[in-house]
Amino acid sequence: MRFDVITLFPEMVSQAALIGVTGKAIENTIVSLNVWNPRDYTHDKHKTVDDRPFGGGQGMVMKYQPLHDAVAAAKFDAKADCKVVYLSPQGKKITQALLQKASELSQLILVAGRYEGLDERFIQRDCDEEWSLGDYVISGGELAALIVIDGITRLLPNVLGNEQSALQDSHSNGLLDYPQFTRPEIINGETVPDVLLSGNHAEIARWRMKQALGRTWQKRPDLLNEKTLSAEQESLLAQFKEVD
Ligand code: 9D3
Repeated sequence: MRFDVITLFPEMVSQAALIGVTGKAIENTIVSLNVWNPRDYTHDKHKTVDDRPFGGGQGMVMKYQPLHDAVAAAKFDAKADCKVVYLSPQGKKITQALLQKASELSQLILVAGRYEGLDERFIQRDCDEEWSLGDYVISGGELAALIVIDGITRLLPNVLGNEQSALQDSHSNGLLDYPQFTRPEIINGETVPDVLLSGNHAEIARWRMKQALGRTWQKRPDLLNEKTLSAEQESLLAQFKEVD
């Protein structure tokens, strides 16, 4: 899969993407990442990418032409059919389902904004979708682009060592993760649940499902409303509510 990011801070995106799972995927050519700086598509002496908002008010707005030409360059370079997504506080909230669907694309162009936003005509004419991280404010789209790239990359075939890992993720099954423990067996008198030391794999799987259901019920009951539980899951959740 090919990612292209339109950004005034290209090294912020390209450098961060070299770390961890995304870095490995780039190394193994499962993913390619190209960055495009609108500043490189300006024609004036001062390389102007922003200007004052018509109507007045706080801050600056990113100009249409440098953004348009940067996206055009990314599209021309790839020559593939692709989707252009503007990362913005006005966008549709990113979910695991949205990332899953996007992971089937062969190219995704991500537009990271700065300042107060982009000229509305660029959003209308040049972008296909608008995505948001959620209802809080950050100062630009670069971290959002990295989140999207990371979230999609780990869904691609042959990226995670354990092929099952992405499937086992919390949020792909609609539940929170079960608790995890590693050595030592006792920390300040706190032990590890006996069942995890039992070697009984069926019993361990049942305990983990019960914990995942119970924690989701305690911490994120909204997630359970979206989900239909099997008879076994209903029974495990009932046990959790009784005891834990
Ligand atoms: C909503 C705040 N705006 C009102 C004056 C100003 C403003 C602040 C920060 C406009 C744009 C930004 C930059 N934000 C992003 O680029 C961004 C973002 C976000 O702030 N919240 C959630 N998701 C995203 S994705 C990109």
